[in-house]
Amino acid sequence: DGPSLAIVGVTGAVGQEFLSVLSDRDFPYSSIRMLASRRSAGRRFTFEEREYVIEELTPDSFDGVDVALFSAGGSVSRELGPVAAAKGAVVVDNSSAFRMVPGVPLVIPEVNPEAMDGVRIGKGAIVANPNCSTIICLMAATPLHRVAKVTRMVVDTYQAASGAGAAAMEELELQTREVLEGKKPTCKIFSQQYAFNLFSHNSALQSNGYNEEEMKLVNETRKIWSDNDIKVTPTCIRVPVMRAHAESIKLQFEKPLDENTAREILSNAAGLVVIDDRATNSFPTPLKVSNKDDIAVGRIRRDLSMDGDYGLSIFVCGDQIRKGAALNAVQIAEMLL
Ligand code: 11C
Repeated sequence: DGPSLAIVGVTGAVGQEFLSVLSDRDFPYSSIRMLASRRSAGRRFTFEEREYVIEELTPDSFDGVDVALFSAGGSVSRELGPVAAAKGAVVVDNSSAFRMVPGVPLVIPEVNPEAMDGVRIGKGAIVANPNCSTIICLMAATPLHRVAKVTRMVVDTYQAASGAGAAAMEELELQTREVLEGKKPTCKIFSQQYAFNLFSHNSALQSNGYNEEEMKLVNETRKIWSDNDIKVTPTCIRVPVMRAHAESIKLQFEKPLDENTAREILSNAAGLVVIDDRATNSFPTPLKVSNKDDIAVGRIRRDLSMDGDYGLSIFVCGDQIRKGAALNAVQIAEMLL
């Protein structure tokens, strides 16, 4: 027995992953409402040996729901997140709709569990799941931040198709076939060829020359670390990889931290695995972390552009759909149990 759940956007890539993660982690629940748009309503499927019918998402969908996991885009969250919370559900929202709203916890359980203080089942609330790039970055940076205090961070991302949804993953596969067959690639999700290419992240550019994805890394880090002075400068790139993001991160510290100590700290951190074997050139890759829970970190080395031990360079990979989205949300829900 456990809380009654609702999955909003159950047919999407993250929605499906919510179910896998709930099952893998034996999350206790008394019932699950499988919710999606009218287009998918009525479809039947089996989950954990029970048959479910997908229901059309409406404001009435949340009666009696304790915890609602949302991943159906920002506009659905904006419209129905507050409705669900008003009916007493704890909404764990995977969209960017509420992340920066003051008072809405923005949570990575390994990083800032204290943000969940006061959130409990039976008392409606909205909790925001950070952007995948932020989760993957801060999973690796926070254990070092706790010891040596990061003052500046340069983050360069290599982001997978999954971040743009299941249709983008299909587009990558289709384009790869088309290019290999000498055909013109079909461009629907992205405006340019994706297979055998890479390009600046597809989110909207702001007047400062940074795109929305980049500004999420800046603003969400400040909120999660409760530090408005932390300096973050990102460059976000979409690469033709299916479902795991990679990030090259340069950290500048207030206190010295040498690479061996950093490697030890990262080896002992929850949710991280160190892959850092220089002898065999073995480091994190998107494929090594795909369908895995842990974030991988490697290439742990002194930043040569800085004096002494005040800077480190690391390379991080994490499954975008899992820890970058569904797993983190389910871990937030577990904190309510
Ligand atoms: C990407 N991070 O990889 C994006 C997708 O704010 O939740 C998720 C956007 C968000 O393209």
